[in-house]
Amino acid sequence: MASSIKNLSSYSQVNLKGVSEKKFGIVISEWNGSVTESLLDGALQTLLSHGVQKENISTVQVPGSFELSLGAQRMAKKETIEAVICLGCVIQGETRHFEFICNAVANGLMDVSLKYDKPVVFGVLTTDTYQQALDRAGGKHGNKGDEAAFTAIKMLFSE
Ligand code: DLZ
Repeated sequence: MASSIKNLSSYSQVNLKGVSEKKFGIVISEWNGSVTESLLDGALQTLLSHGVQKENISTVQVPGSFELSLGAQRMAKKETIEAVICLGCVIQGETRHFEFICNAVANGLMDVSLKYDKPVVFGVLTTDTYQQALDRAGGKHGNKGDEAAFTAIKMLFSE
């Protein structure tokens, strides 16, 4: 479960020749902003450290995770964007919003990815508590934004 065991960014080495020309879109949800900002920091750091150029990263905000799919679609349909990284954080509450939002965004992002034949990465934390989210946004379980960014890179270089 812990990032140290299953961290996607520690998987096999990938030949990243040409990564500096690749163009990425990031869609970030404003809801639970302190968590999603940390995910964004992780994603940016990972893209840059793997050779992606700052000017090749476009970032847009959406109000909540439910809106990530539309944000991703707007990005994916641009010819210039080659992969989209979606960052959000949905925390279980007293009502059933959690399951509706999580299911909707997971299905929505998959649809966009298949429709545009581009990597659209699900970097959405779906946790029971705020602490669990913090633990996965630069805390004791690593940073899932980092993993989401590396997933996008891997998908671009595994065609
Ligand atoms: C409404 C709502 C609730 C209750 N909880 C979350 C959450 O934990 N994480 C999140 O990203 N967004 C949440 N939202 C907002 C919805 O995603 C969406 O923005 C609104 O329902 C408007 O469509």
